[in-house]
Amino acid sequence: MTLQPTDALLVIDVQNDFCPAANGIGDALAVKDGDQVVPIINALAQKFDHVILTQDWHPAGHISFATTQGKQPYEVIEVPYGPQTLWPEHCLQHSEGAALHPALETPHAELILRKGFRRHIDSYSAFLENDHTTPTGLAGYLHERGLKRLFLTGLAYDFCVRYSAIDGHALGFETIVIEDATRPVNLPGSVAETNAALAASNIQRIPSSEILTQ
Ligand code: VGL
Ligand code: ZN
Repeated sequence: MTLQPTDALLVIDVQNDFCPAANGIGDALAVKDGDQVVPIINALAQKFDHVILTQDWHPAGHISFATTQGKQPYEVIEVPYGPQTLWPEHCLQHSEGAALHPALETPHAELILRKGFRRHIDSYSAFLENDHTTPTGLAGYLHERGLKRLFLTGLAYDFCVRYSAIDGHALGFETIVIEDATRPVNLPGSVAETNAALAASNIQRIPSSEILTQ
């Protein structure tokens, strides 16, 4: 696949808390083999002129934390904007768990977009918060920068990558998921649902080799 100057690599939430613990840091919300995306993303990043990172960035007492709700992780509750899955506390603002994975090598990344920083709304998507209405500003940034085609990587495939891909596509960007550069949380049915949702929006899933062998 030939890359264009108007392409961007979008690296979703490659943060310690989504990766297996190293030196006691991370693993709050374990994504199996989450850190295995890092070398693939590092190689991909060298092929892109434009790299954008996102960072899940929650305040204490965030609506998505099971502890806030006095419930167990992975239960789904109703909140004013609809159903919300509850998670272990993760990616607390300014914690080491919220830091980008230390082996991530994207020195030329142009933007680190933080999301999920409002206590009363979660944000899986890099474009719209979980009320599906509140914009993060990313679409405006991409439009203003003339970036048109997005290659998505990162964590987790079945949550933040999924919703970023669906919203990016709906907002008019050509959106492609680099499948081996992602890993899922893997709640019951979540990967099959994600595959179906991406297919229904005609969002292509490609292996990193399609770019790395160029
Ligand atoms: C994510 C659950 C909660 C993700 C973030 O990055 O996929 N998942 N917060
Ligand atoms: Zn989160």
